[in-house]
Amino acid sequence: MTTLETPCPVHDGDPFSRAVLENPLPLHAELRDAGPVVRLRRYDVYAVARHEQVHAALTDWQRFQSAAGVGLANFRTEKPWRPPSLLLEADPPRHDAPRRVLSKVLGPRALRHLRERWLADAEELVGRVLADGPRFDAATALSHAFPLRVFPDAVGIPVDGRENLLPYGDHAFNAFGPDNDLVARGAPRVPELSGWVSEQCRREVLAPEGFGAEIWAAGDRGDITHEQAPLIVRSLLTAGVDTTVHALSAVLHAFATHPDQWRRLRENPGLARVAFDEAARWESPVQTFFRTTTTEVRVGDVRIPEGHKVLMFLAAANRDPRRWSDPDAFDLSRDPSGHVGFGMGLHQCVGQHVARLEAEALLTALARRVRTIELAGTPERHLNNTLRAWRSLPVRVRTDRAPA
Ligand code: OW7
Repeated sequence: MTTLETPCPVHDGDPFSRAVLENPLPLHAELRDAGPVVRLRRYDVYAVARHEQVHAALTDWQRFQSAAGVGLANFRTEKPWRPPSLLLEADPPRHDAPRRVLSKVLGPRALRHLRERWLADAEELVGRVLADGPRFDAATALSHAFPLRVFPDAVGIPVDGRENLLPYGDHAFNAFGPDNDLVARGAPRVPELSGWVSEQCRREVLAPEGFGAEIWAAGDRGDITHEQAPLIVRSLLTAGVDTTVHALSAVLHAFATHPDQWRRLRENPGLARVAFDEAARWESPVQTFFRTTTTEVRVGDVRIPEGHKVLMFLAAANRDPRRWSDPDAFDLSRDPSGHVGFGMGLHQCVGQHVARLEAEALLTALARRVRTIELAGTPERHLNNTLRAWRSLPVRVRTDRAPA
């Protein structure tokens, strides 16, 4: 008996073109509507954009591997631009010890010590920004400033050179895409930035307490090898800054354009974490990742051969009307759980508790002082092959009296 096989729909769009990066929503709708899986002719890859298929691929690491790279480059045939990540670009069993160590280091228990300090730091930052007047750029003054203030300290890297963190992360996320002009523009600084990042991963450079020291201590215990420790610290420095910066911009942009939702947060600041997850769903700061098939895989009635790249549109899944009612609405009354903005399955964001704590601290501090927040100019996108980001978010706020 033969099984029915349907020819795969083909799309000619380029998800990494300037026009699509400026506004990916129309392409996402076309890809979702084309079928459960689509072939992207330009890159000769398969793509999934519906929630059901993105979720299924993310939770099927046996057939959709990460070790061949989660960008367009296939590590089976192409040399990666840096040694592969022991977490993101690895499969079980090699993935598991680094993952276990990092989930402990970044877990809710470990973060309890940081909570008070981060809440106070957020209050201080918000106070200083508001003291400068009612108009400011929320992207630079808050979304960039807050993670760069708290996260590198928590890792334990020196103060000198922290301006390298965003450019390094920006390039790493561009490098998941094709070798386009965004990658070319980052390339000249790669040796300098990579050298600096490697240096920060050394035990002698890291503070005696912090996420970095904890990773090295796991090496002393034999939970990981000492050779693995610096690469795991590198994951923090690669994945821990740009992601949170752009996720905070997403939630601030959402509130600046949804005054009714800001009123809700003001009435119930306990909604800060739901708001952050809803913004992660609504904006999907990490838009896409690839997997590689380890065997022939059927998606719907389409047969994907072994060894092919499959592009997963996290952002499209997060606004799939087949999964979400009124998907384009930023709405604190919905339950955003099940969104794939942090991924899903065994690679799901190991830093998500850190990100949520940063967001909770910043939103709580803002909600205490800011009555209304609105756009005061046209926000500008920062383009990246993987990240959905704002370069600038001009806002105007009305505040309550400063607390005594
Ligand atoms: C790493 C959200 C993606 C990442 C991204 C980039 C690098 C790494 C992880 O997670 O180095 O492990």
